[in-house]
Amino acid sequence: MKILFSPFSPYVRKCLVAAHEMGLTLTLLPSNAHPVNRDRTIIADNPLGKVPTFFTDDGQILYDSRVICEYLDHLGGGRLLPAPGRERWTTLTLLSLGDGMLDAALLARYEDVARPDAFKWADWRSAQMDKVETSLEALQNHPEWLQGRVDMGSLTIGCSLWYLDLRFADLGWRDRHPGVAAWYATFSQRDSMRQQWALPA
Ligand SMILES: N[C@@H](CCC(=O)N[C@@H](CS)C(=O)NCC(=O)O)C(=O)O
Repeated sequence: MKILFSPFSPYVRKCLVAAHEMGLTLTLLPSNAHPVNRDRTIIADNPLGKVPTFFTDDGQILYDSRVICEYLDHLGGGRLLPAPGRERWTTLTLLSLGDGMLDAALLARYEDVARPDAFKWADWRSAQMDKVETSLEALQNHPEWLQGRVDMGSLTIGCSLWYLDLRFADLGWRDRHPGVAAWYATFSQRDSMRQQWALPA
C-alpha cells in the first residue's frame, strides 16, 4: 500500500496514525500539493490534486483521508470505526469536528502563505480561526466527547491539535482550553501519535 506523502499534511498524518494503530505499514511517495501551483503528478491519480492519495495493493486509488482511514480500519479489523449504531455516529461526528478544525486552519494557513498581500482579507482569516476556537471551546465544555476514546474521532482531533502546534505555535489554545490540553498531553503519548514520518533518503 502506498500513499502520496507530505510531512506537514495533517490529513496524511491522520492516515499514517490510523495505519500505525492497525499495525499496517504504508510506503511513502513524494508529492507537492498546493492549492494554486497544482501538482500535475497528483492530478494524474486524483483529479482534486490533493494529498493524501492512496494506492491499494490491488490497484485501487482512494481519496480523501476519510475514505483511506475507513479502508485501513476495514483491513485492521474495524477497531477505529464502530459498526453502525450510536457509537459510530458519535465517532464520525467527532471525526467531522476534527476535519472541520483542520479545514478551517488550513484555509487560514493558505491565507498566510499562499494568498498575495493585496488580496488578503483579515476578517475572513479570523473567522476561520474562530471556527477552530469555537470547536476547542465545545471540546473543553464536553470532556466526555474525548475521554477514554481511541477511535477515528479522537485520532482526528489529536491530529488537528498536532497541526495547530505545527502551524500556529503562538495560538495559546492550551491556556483557554486546559481540559483539552490535559487530554492531549496524555493522548499524544500514544505510540502512533509520537511517530515521525519522512520520505526515504
Ligand atoms: N478533505 C481532504 C483534505 C485534503 C487536503 O486539503 N490536503 C491538502 C494538504 S494538507 C492539499 O492537498 N492541498 C492542496 C489543495 O488544496 O489543492 C482530506 O481529508 O484528505
